[in-house]
Amino acid sequence: MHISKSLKRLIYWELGIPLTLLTIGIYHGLMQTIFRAGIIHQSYFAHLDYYQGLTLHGVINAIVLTSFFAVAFGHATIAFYLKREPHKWVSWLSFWLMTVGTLMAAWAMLSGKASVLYTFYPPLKAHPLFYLGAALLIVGSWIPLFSWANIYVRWKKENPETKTPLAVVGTLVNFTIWFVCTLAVAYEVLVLLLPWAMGWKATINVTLARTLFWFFGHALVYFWLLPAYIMYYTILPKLAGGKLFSDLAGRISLFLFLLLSVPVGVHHQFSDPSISRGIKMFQGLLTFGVALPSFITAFTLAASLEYAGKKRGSRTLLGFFAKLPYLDAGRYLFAYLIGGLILFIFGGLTGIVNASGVLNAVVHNTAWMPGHFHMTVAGPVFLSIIGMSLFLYSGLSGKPVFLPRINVIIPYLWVIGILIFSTGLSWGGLIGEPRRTNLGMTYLNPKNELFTPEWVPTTMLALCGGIIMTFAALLFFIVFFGTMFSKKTSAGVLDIPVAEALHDEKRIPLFDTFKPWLLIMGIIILLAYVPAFIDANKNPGPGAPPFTPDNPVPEKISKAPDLYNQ
Ligand code: HEM
Ligand SMILES: [Cu+2]
Repeated sequence: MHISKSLKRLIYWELGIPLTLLTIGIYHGLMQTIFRAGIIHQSYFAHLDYYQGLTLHGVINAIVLTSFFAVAFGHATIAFYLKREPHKWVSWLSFWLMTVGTLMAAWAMLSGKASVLYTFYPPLKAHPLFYLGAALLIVGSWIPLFSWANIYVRWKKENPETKTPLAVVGTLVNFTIWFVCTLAVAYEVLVLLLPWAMGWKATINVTLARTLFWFFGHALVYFWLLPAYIMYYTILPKLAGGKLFSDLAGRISLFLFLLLSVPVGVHHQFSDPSISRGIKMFQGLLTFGVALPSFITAFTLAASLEYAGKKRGSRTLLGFFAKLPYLDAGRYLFAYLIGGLILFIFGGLTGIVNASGVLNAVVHNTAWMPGHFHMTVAGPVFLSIIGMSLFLYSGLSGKPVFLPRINVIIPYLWVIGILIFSTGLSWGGLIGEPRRTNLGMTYLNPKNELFTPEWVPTTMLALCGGIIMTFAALLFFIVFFGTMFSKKTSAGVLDIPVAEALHDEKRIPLFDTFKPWLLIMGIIILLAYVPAFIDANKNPGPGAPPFTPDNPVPEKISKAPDLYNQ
């Protein structure tokens, strides 16, 4: 379909800005593996400190890229399926808020005034513009929800008996989760962090800040993941040459995500002493509940791929795997999506380890964690984002993909890279290698008394994987920006592959409405989080003064020593 120039331009910018910044994000990923393998024994390289780089890496890759993409993909999905464009003024307002916010935070990070990692836990303290920038980026990213919801309500009035397209349900579910969870982080930033960073308040309740952060932070991972899920359900079966096995299964799993994405954040705080065991247990159990929609998805997708493989001539039980279009350059999006799915199997399994309270104690804060989440956020999330960005851009601009044969092998290179990289980190984690640590300065420096030779092979493995990933990313940049600078060969249109359903169950009203689900979502969140917030307020611990990462002594201790020495 044809879309307005304004919407096209908006989508170009929302894909182009984060992919340009991603070059910085990837550079720091590689540098981290180099520092950690002990190739560099300093705290910085090229004037950039390890923690400054790690902050840039986490914020750009996991927050900026994912938020911009989710908005661009949401605009495309709503316009494509409901045949109405989002409100122009609202969409551009959202774009400018996100862009200004990103620039503010980028300035703070690049000037070394915000090396607080993407979780910005107090007592680490950043420049106020970092917090303000993050808040603007987040608020900007949910503004389009209101325009989409309006389009949806009008569409529903005109088509009361038609099932809402699955991709639209997914987009609305995702941004509802996002809207709800970001309220907590907005509160954390505006009420706790900013006044403290401005020097108006001397200390901060660390437990409360962390609890508010993870109310947001776990839902954030589903906000990353749901665009990929939408692609898996509504696009992948078509690309494979088949159909979606069950449309209803997709709806059930999306609504389960709506219920369970937020009230599980305390599973990131199993080691926080201020929160009582009962709440940890409850949220731990709910976390296993999230495995349910993931299994529904895994089985539905496997059945869809099996159907496609059989249609393509497979006759044996598992022969369908061999019949899929892995290297079809004309269907490169299949390669990006299937690559992500392969990684997600390992990401999901390691996630079940993390969610189990006792096992979590073994892997907590070790390299196991980045080993796990690069197989989720840098797996299906990242591959579907970059694949779809290229697909949308090339389609909308009418420019053919640059180097199509290379393009189709990029995701497989990335998969090989991550598997090696994550094996190194996970193995290292199991033998105690810490995360968020510049190992090259101490543990991986033979001249240092803390030198730990057991971690030489693990960090070397991570380095090898990191080099392959960086090479794959470099090829992607060449393909994406090469496409951008090539000549237009056809009129650009918005076209998204649509998978038909094999079992297109008749419309069940419960799975075509949001109200009851929103109500249950509210109830579960209250049950899970009211006691957690009460605990966080009851047991705040000693109020924490501001620290910066390069100094173990609180910032203002010389000015007001009595305040902190009680
Ligand atoms: C060349 C590719 C990449 C390499 C070599 C790489 C490497 C690393 C390493 C070694 C760490 C752990 C550092 C530490 O804990 O001390 C890390 C952390 C992280 N990475 Fe990556 N990464 C890459 C790509 C990505 C991508 C594509 C994403 C997301 C889309 C991502 C998201 C993250 C996040 C969220 C963290 C956690 C940061 C923190 O602990 O604050 N990475 N990365
Ligand atoms: Cu989580």
